[in-house]
Amino acid sequence: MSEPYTPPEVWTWDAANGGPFASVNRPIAGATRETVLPRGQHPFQLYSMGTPNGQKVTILFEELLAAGIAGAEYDAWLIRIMDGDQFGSGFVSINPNSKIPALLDLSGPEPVRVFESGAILLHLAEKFGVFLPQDAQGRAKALSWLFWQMGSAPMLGGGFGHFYAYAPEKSEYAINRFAMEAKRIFDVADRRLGESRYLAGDAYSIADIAVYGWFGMFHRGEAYNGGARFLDFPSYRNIARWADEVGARPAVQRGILVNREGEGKVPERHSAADIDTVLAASPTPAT
Ligand SMILES: N[C@@H](CCC(=O)N[C@@H](CS)C(=O)NCC(=O)O)C(=O)O
Repeated sequence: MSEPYTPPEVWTWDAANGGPFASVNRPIAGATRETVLPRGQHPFQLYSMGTPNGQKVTILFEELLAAGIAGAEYDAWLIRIMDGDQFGSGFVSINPNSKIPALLDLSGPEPVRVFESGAILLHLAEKFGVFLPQDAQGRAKALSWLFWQMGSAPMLGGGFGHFYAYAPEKSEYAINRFAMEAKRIFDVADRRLGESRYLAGDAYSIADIAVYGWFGMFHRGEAYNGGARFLDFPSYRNIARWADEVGARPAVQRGILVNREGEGKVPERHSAADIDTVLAASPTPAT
């Protein structure tokens, strides 16, 4: 157990703070080295990793393609955040915040750079006119739940996940604080999904895609070394009903494989065949 901490008057950067992200995290923005990002043939170039925030975008691309929108073809390049790829100048020129996902949209007359997963989902949904209700009521609901997710995610990941699974010491105070908030967030969604098939109403939307990126990880038991059990995630029955339904969509099963390394995963996607080949080799859908 370390000594109780008394903050100094002015904080200074201790690069070796012991956490698994110590080599990656920095208190300053900007590029650390010159890099040129690769470019493929498709109208959309995605630079990402298959974390919950990254999966949101690959799920949407797969949904667009499944809906027959051929103009949504994409190249998905792997950005290894533990190796610091997000600090290369090429990546920073798309996302000054140095976090995946980042999108280069080459489908129009001028390249369009988009960062923040919620902004990317909205950009694509508006561009193709799908997965976002057109009526004012439905649109307001979808955007409300989308931005609710964007605000909630740091509580689940940077808050709960970090202190429960990654911090060098288990802090009861921090774990209690973020477990409380995570469970409150789950209860908000559980109540909504008790009254509505999808978050924005009767139709599946980018709000469901954004939330599934995170809740899907808990539902599949992949979150933070036992985090789902610790938070009694299966007890949220309406979320479970919804997550079963969303997780059964073929596009979701495809999207969650992309920009991930390891057996049954798809580190880079440049055509449908990259995912087809992996799915054909695995008898049950990989998660
Ligand atoms: N609000 C951002 C958060 C993105 C984010 O936190 N990305 C993480 C991976 S899930 C990342 O790139 N981390 C690298 C780092 O912090 O250096 C979004 O939704 O796009």
